[in-house]
This record gives sequence, C-alpha cells and structure tokens, in this order.
Amino acid sequence: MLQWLGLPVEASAQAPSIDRIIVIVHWLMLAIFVAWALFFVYVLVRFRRGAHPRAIYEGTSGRWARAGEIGVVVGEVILLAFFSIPTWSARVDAFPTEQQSTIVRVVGEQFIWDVHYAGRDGVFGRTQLQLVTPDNPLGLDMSDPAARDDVWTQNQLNLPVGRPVIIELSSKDVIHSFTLPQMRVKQDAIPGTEQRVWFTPTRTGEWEIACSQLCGLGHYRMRGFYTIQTQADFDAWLSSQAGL
Ligand SMILES: [Cu+2]
Repeated sequence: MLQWLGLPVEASAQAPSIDRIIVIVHWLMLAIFVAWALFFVYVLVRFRRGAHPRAIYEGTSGRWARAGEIGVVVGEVILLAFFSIPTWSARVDAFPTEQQSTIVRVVGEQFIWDVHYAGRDGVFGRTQLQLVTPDNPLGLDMSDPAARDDVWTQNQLNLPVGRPVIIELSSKDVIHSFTLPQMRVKQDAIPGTEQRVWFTPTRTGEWEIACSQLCGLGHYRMRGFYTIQTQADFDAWLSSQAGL
C-alpha cells in the first residue's frame, strides 16, 4: 500500500510510525469504499424502475444498515484507541532532552518563515516586538550580549542529520502550519503561544517547508526550504552565516 500512495520520502526516524497509521486508514477507507460501491450497485438493481418500487421516505431501518454503521464506528474506535493515540503518545512522551538536540526557533508571519539560531553560545538573544523592522524581522535586541552571535534566516532552515531537532514554533500574526513533509511533521504556529515539535532527521537532502494553513491572500507563496546536512556541513554553514 505504501508504494501506491506516493508519499514523500521518509527522512526522519518518526516517519515510519506515521506512515503505518496512514496505511491503516487507507485500508479502512478502501474497505468502506468497496462496501458502499457494492451496496450502490445492489440498490441500482433492486430498486430499478422496472421493479416498480414504492418509495419510503423514512429512511432505512434494516438490520444490515445498522450493522454497517456500527461496523464503521467500531473500526474507527479501534483505529483511534489502538493505533493513533498510542502512536501519538509514544511520540510525545519520547521528547528528547535539550542537551542532545539542535534547538531552532521558527516564527511564521504572512508570508515568510523566520528562522532563529542561538549561535555559538547556545543562548537565544532577547527579542522584542517593538524592535521588529524589515531588517530585523525577529526583533532581536542587540543590547543583549546573547543576541550578538545569533543567526537568523528567512525561508531557509538548515539542520544536522542524525540527532534530534526541537523546533520552537510561534507566529507573529495569524495561525500558520509548519510542515516538513519528508519529516512527517505538521504543527500549527499560533500567535501568542510557543509550540514545540521534535523529530530526528535520518537522511540528508533539500526539500520544501510548506504552510498548510490557509493564512491569507499570499498563503500560496509562503514557501521555505530546508536542508538536512551532515553535522560538519551544518557547523560550517552556521559559522558562515554568523560571519565567523
Ligand atoms: Cu502561513
């Protein structure tokens, strides 16, 4: 089934468990589709014009109709209780420690992804709303010593392969949805809150960041790029961005 769905490449350690759910959901939907199609053909023949049926307007109340509805509900409850929720819970419980992770802040705005790295000192500089300008989209406060080595980019997210990544996600204006299809990551960025999402990239590559929340007229061009690279390449890139 997985090959037929045409999903993007699995490039994170968490991708296979998400794909497993996607496959199960598709099998369930296929079963329901086939059952409904068979029922539809049966109804076409059974109540054809030549059989002179008399219409009943109350709707069906037969045993088979009820059994079908109950069957679908039971299937969905099993899917939720035994597959989706345990997968999600395992994902959330396994949150990595900050020491072992690469931590990056991502801020959505109409219609750009602002990316903030803590720089060499590992401490994010203070940001203030009043300081936001086109040249300083994050509102970095340069009077804070921790801010001086910070690195920021727009629509370009670089990450090292093979270790956990924690993205601290927020938004300046409306709800955006930070989406890395190859990582199987999709998380809403909500103004006034900070959402954390984590994953572990397992292969290097260059792909696109999507915004999967209709966030305004320019939503279609809210397109960023992300590059998963070796730790050495990532360190070199970060240094070059910091002007070191
Ligand atoms: Cu958006």
